[in-house]
Amino acid sequence: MVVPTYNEADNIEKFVEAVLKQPVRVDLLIVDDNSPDGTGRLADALVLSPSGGGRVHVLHRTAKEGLGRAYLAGFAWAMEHGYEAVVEMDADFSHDPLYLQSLLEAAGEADVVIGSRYLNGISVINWPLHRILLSWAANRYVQTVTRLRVNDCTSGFRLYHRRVLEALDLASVRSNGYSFQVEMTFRAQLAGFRIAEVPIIFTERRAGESKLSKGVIWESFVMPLKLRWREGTLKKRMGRLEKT
Ligand SMILES: Nc1nc2c(ncn2[C@@H]2O[C@H](COP(=O)(O)OP(=O)(O)O)[C@@H](O)[C@H]2O)c(=O)[nH]1
Ligand SMILES: [Mg+2]
Repeated sequence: MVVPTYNEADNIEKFVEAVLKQPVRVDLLIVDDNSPDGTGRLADALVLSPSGGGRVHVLHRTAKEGLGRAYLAGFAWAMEHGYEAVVEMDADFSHDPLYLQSLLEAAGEADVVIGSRYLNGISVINWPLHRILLSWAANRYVQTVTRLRVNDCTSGFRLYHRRVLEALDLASVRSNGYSFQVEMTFRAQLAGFRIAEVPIIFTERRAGESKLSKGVIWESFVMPLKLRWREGTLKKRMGRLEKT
């Protein structure tokens, strides 16, 4: 399991404990971008702690370079170390480790398994309405533009078989943030891999702050929708301009 972290000092220890106690056996790789809050040091301590049982590893990176870069570094590490499948998961308890079981079960019949918030309606807890709408709309937008046959294209809780990571030419993946997940899904679909979704209930992070919710990435999702929404108004305005 590759777990990217940036300022997750309030979550990381409990998170690792929760993963290690699951009935499914996974090894963890924490990919920390030199978090100023000391997450990297806490992760190092987990590697050495007896409860870690040799299953916790840490990759330290020098600076915050975004989610996509952290994942790619983690995937490379996992492949080097011979793992057959890689799970992505956030360190903030938005993804319940209980779902690891269903992710792995679905992996028998699929190449990529996505923990989806949008399979049975919308399964998100403790998000303000605008954030739910934004995420849902971003997904519909992505589906329309890319023709992805996936309900939750931006989910960061997923599993890739090794064969997928080997086939997707990861060196050329440039996107970071949410679009990293979209690009990976898109490439996997283009390459003909079987993509399955299992329902998850996503919960807003327990502690700390989101690093991804603001800025350019959201805007790149929202702007096309805004334009579409304003299409009629824009047309009218242009119509008026034409007349005058
Ligand atoms: N290594 C690394 N991890 C990151 C970076 N940005 C976010 N993360 C981690 O990626 C996961 C998802 O980010 P988060 O801020 O929770 O995004 P949100 O769930 O969309 O609000 C968390 O475990 C973060 O600590 C980054 O630049 N580098
Ligand atoms: Mg989060």
